Amino acid sequence: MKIATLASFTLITISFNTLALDVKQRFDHLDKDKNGYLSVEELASQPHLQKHMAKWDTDNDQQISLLEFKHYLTNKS
Ligand SMILES: [Ca+2]
Ligand SMILES: [Ca+2]
Repeated sequence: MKIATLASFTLITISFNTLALDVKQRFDHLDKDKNGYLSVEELASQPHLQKHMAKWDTDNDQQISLLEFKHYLTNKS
């Protein structure tokens, strides 16, 4: 029982880390000028995020940071 709990916890941790890495890779891929933010132009391949950018741009700097991108990927429905 205890081993099974530990195993599932490890599995969750691994999948969480994989997601975090995946988010960073996707973000870097979209961040063409590598300034650490996604502009409206850089979101051209992400029409859904581009359209709802105001919703995810929580600090209102007109750009999507890695954190905001992560929120988008984990909370979008
Ligand atoms: Ca950029
Ligand atoms: Ca922002």
